[in-house]
Amino acid sequence: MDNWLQKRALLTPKRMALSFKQQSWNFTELKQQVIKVCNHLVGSNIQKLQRVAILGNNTPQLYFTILALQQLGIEIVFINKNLALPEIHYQLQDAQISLLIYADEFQNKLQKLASVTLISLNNLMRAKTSDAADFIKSEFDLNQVTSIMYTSGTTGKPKGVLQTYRNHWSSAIGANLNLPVTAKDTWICAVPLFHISGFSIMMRSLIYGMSVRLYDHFDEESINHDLITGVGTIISVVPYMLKKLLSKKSEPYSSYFSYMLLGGGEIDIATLQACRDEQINVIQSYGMTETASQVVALNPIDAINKIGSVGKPLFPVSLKIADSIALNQVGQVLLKAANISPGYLNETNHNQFTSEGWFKTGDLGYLDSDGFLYLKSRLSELIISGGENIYPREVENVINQFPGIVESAVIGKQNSTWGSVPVAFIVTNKVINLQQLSDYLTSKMAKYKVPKQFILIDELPKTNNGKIRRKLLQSKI
Ligand code: S0N
Ligand code: AMP
Ligand code: MG
Ligand code: MG
Repeated sequence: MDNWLQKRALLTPKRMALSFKQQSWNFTELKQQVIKVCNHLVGSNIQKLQRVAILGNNTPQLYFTILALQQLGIEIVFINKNLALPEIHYQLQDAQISLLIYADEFQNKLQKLASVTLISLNNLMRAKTSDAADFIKSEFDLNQVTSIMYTSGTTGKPKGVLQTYRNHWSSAIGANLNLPVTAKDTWICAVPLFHISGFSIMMRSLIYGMSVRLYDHFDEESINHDLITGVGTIISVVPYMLKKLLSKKSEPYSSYFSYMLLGGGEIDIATLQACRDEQINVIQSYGMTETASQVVALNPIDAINKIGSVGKPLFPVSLKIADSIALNQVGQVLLKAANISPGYLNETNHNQFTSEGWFKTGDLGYLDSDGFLYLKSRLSELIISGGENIYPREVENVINQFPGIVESAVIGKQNSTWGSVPVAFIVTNKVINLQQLSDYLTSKMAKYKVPKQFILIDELPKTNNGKIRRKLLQSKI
């Protein structure tokens, strides 16, 4: 397929591509900015690398740099900006990264990172340039990997999800067959570009010719203002963001407002009802990093009679419930679609991808008689806080290294702001300073993963074969 950015700039050169605060760029200008970065990348010989990692807030410079790496056919490894240094180190090693491009404000955090070359965005743009024209891909090979995002598994070890051009293409087309985006639409991107929720907006922008309004942090007042004045017409949100926007909304959204794409975690019915009362069009959706964003969506026409459902599979997506012989029977959600990742980095034995080509999501749900999907729970103990995933095993492994800890169990506690937050049950063999434990964990992991509460317990309740009885612990909080 033709290079998406080049093709877009050819087709709609004057159309607005990106805006940030008071600045904006049309597709011609966007291409120029991206080529400029390409010239610096080539000037630094970076075009030779297969893979480069990137870390930063959602700024235009980060946006240009991501696209520049893509122009040169370099795989982009996205690093979550909230991670602690040891976690970043692990992902860089796992992805065999030799170069990390970072936004300057992360300088302090990265200071102690040896083993890879670091270049800040500002320094990159000061580095010498060389004409990148010969290195820019005229075509995108749909089978090629363009992005890699880490997600943790049940083992507690993060895995790099490979995302190909085909994955992004298929995802964008499926979404647009369901809810077509017009040339008048502007998609607000306040979700991080390092998650598929954000990066998929960039890819849709190139494919649809749609404008993106970028936010470098979640600012509910400004975003509401954009939705009220019609500056933005679509926005991707996680439940935390939806609730914040709703609580601060002072005026009706403009008649140009189209919808909020809601995903990334469970939402409570009361919030959906409040949106309905306020006439805010919310599209409930279900998707994962492994599926290059939404695969199931609930359209406005069904929003009320099917409240609580995440909707029906998009046109290019096949969905079934494993081993289910009857409707309404809960089982694992299985998917087949061109937007599903070919697998995890460094894993030849993809045990999440079955031989029949159905991807095992790890999510449990059922289909009703009209084909609507209802999610019930998960096979894993995943905790989702404000749209960020926390795998108990990952946190427990670190807690257990602290002197005096015999064992621990981390479970999710309902929280009205974040959806769910981690709390830890700990068994100790000496007196422990909980503040020191918390500080230790903060040095080892993203802050949102650090348990909000520690509960001392004599021993962890276990089944006969040694599994922690998490349901029983759940009843104790
Ligand atoms: C919600 C966000 C923006 C954080 O909010 P905020 O207010 O900006 O926080 P900060 O100022 O950064 O920090 C303030 C304090 O809060 C703590 N904190 C920050 N984040 C969290 C968190 N998640 N949980 C708990 N605490 C948190 C900070 O540590 C700080 O603490 P103190 O004051 O003590 O220092 C941020 O969390 C965020 O951006 N969340 C969203 C992430 C996201 O996009 N997740 C989705 C991932 N899944 C997917 O991408 C697949 C689904 C999908 O594709 C999709 C999803 C949604 C919408 C559309 C789609 C789609 O299909 O396209
Ligand atoms: P991630 O690993 O960040 O891609 O998160 C994907 C996981 O988030 C899915 O496997 C689900 O468990 C969960 N998820 C995504 N969308 C929803 C939703 N609408 N309702 C409940 N859980 C969701
Ligand atoms: Mg995941
Ligand atoms: Mg903030």
